[in-house]
Amino acid sequence: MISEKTTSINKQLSFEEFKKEILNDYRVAVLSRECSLLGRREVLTGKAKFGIFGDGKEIPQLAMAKAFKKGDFRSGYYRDQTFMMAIGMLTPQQLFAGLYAHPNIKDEPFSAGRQMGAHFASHSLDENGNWKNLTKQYNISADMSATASQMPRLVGLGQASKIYRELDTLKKHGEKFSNNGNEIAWGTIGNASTSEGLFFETINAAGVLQVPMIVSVWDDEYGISVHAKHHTTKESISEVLKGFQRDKENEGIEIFVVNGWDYVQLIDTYNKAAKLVREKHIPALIHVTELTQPQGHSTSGSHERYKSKERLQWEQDFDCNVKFREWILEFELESNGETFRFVDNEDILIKIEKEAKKEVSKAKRDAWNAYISPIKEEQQQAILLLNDVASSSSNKHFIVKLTNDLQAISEPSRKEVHETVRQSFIYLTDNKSTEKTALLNWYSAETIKTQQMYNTYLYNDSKSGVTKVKEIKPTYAKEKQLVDGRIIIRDNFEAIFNKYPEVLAFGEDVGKIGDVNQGMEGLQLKFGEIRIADTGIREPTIIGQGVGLALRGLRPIAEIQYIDYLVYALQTLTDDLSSLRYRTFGKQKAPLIIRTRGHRLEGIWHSGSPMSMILGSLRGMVILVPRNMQKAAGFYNTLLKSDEPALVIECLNGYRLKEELPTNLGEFTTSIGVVETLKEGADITVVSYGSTLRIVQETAKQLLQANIDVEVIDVQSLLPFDINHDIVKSLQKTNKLLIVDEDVPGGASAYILQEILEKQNGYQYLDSKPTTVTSKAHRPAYGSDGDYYSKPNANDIFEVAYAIMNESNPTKYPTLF
Ligand SMILES: Cc1ncc(C[n+]2csc(CCOP(=O)(O)OP(=O)(O)O)c2C)c(N)n1
Ligand SMILES: [Mg+2]
Repeated sequence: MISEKTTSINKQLSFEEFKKEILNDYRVAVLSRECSLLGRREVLTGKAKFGIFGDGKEIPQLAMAKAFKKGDFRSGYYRDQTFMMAIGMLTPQQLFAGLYAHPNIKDEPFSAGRQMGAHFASHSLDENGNWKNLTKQYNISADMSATASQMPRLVGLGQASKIYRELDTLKKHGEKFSNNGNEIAWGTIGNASTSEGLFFETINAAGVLQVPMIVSVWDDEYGISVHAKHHTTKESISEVLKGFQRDKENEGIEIFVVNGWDYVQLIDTYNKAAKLVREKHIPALIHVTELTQPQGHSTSGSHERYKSKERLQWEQDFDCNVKFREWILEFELESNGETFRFVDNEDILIKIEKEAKKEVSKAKRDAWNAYISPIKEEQQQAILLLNDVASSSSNKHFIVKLTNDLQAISEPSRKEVHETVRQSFIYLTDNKSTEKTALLNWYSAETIKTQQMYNTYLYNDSKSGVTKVKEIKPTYAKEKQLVDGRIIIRDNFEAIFNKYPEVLAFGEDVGKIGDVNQGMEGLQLKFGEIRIADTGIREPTIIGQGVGLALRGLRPIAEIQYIDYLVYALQTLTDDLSSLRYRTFGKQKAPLIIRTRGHRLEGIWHSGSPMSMILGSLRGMVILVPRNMQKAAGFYNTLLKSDEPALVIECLNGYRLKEELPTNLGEFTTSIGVVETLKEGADITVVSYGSTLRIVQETAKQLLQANIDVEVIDVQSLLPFDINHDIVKSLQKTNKLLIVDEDVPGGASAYILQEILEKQNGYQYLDSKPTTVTSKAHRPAYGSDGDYYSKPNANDIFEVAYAIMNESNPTKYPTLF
């Protein structure tokens, strides 16, 4: 079994070094396999909740690891444990720590137990939240479970190399992020997941942009129980993608096909692909076929239920580890009359296998002990405190029973300890003892601890957080200069592009014409086609592109042309971008700014304000709703001084409205999380945002004529919301609340109500029912009449505000109708 490829690998290495490498690869492969086997048992015995492993995919991952260099990024899925072990970023103990969901970042370095096992991430940020030097480390963008969700950001991860290579102005900024753009973005995906639209969209975008990325498809012919014939046309993704294949005339994608059990071919293929992609900046796909699932898909079921006997037998015969072992045993190389072998017989391999078993078994034990010991300590502390408090309690018997039950659990969960303590408080309501105080104090400290374990890092809460950016007010020329709102946006962007070389903008129609409303008019000519770029119509990968670029230290502004199209990208936004900081325990960030426009749009597909969809799914992002372009420009300036992902929704009908042009463009900031009172008034507090505010302001004038003096408050920032609790201060004065919102009933208005009534305790000051004026529940009908009867209008607002006043003082405000 000697091939040319083997000798080509061998060329660089002496045979002894080669042999060492082969045997080490075998060691990693069996170590990883042992982890999968033992890991599954841990789930079946109940120590872990769910397990998904990389068995059957070991050998191609060894090959990928050899071609993966420092500075490169991987964006993959839950099968890549062998790859992670091969690059030295995963120990068996860490894999088990993930399985047990160990909530300590030191033990479980990928997510501190927040993600399921085998979901990996590297640390891009240091302890203070600052960028590390990413060129000096292997980079793993945080895995996700949703199939193909790792694909969109690959576009940006790859494109960043291109940008760093091509833009001289980024040399200084790029020092921590790129070595002349030599980095490859590596994707991994299962065969079945290639059926997702996200996959095809990513492949097409990568082909168009010609970004250095290599996607490996681990093809085991199945997606859980469903065979390839139900997933993929012709049952082969490489066949399907042939139209993307690059050739002499056209750029495209380089496609490789290789059997997943063929170590030699795999190494050759990965080396070839990496050289091509790294040097030439082209995308490639490696279709790795004939892989297996020795234990089936996950711990949730057995594959005997859906695979034929023949298939199961084939999987045993073609198990990549088995084939690798056979190859090692059979290998012979004749050179100068000498015969070289890796091994003379099985003994060395058996030794490696035995050692792997031992090592994994110990790693499992160590991981479990590290996980369970602190909880057992807490259990003992709780028992001591409960025993103490029981003796002073009239409900002693109940507490003793609780304590005994807790004591009887030999390997408790933290939840069981805390449940017991919390239940004991039910029996201690009349207890004033010092023992109870001791128990309470202990529990408060525990709450702080668990809060840090499970509820931190949704946002950047440090002093570099977005709400900490100092306000800089706009300044104006002596002679008032009124311009269309879009000019403020445009000129402010120009100042931004001058100020920050790492900022770039892209989206549909953003490049040549400078967006459909010309907020970037002429900027492509000034700053070039890389920094101000048109994209295809592909919202998920526009966002993915932004995520990937932001992960690599750039400051992208990705445009979604109209807010209604955000729904196309929602999966990437909600699963990836908004959860990124949280799910990596603050070790990664993607400060992507998304620019879009909406509100008061027309018709069913352009209703313009799906705010509850956004608020419900994008916690972890900043959501801004500026009422005019000066406010919007100020928000961009603020966002660039911090590092939070954000969505800025500009008012579509505001671009042509006249506003005063500030002189300190690119400098002035709009504070985030702070409301603005647009009109003071004593009778009713009206809270709104965006375009609807203009209607509210008009109506306020009419209401004044009817002797109703409303206070108008612009929310401006939905996430975070009114951090200074200014709205409740207004309620203290008016005692009445009306929320005007063009989202559906119970949409954003319900969110605003919860903030004011519950979080700010606004209910205390109300002397009439808090009321909302919203759109109808259906999408708005088309046309001006459709809008009038579907969305909140001035008459609605007037009548509702009047009715509130009528109810409180019918003499002063007699019934309208
Ligand atoms: C969007 C989405 N749909 C369904 C699932 C449930 N699911 C998890 S893995 C999987 C099969 C994936 O198969 P494949 O891509 O071939 O990867 P493999 O597990 O075989 O390596 C499915 C359907 C999911 N995680 N995400
Ligand atoms: Mg599969």
